[in-house]
Amino acid sequence: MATSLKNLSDYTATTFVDISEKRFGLVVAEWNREITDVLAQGAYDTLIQHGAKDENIYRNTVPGSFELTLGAQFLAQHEEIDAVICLGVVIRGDTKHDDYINHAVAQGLTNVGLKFNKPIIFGLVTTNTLEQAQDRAGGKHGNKGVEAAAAAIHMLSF
Ligand code: DLZ
Repeated sequence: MATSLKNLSDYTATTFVDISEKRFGLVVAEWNREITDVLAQGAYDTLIQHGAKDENIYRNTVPGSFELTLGAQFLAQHEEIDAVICLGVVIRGDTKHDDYINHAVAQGLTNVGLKFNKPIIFGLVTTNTLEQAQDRAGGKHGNKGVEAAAAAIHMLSF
């Protein structure tokens, strides 16, 4: 059965680390900003609810999702950053741009995570329509920003 990361209480088997001294980077794409802002708010709220301090959450924007990789690297290279959460929305259009962006971001963020040995979270909403993206940013399918923050906390608990 498919499950989704709704919040940390779903993970009863995992003991989560104290994140009160952890530092998080948020990298947020400005394309589809009305949606990425909701994702970012969901991620921020989740980190705060689970003990992170406001002053330990660093938020940067990048022009579009394609730039999430380099934005993640800019933050990840700082030793004091423990995890980076990358948020963007790519909506399928008439061309294949979405395929190129999505694959590049997935591969790029994987590389950054392995290079710096820290969680780099793929919070990219990839949909066919704007409505499907809205459904995943505070709509009927939850908020992928919340899930991305939960994934970061989970990974820090290794
Ligand atoms: C160019 C472009 C297109 C067509 N669509 C999106 C999108 O749906 N979501 C998104 O985050 N960014 C998009 N971009 C912008 C690219 O990610 C990138 O910012 C530009 O190609 C400049 O490198």
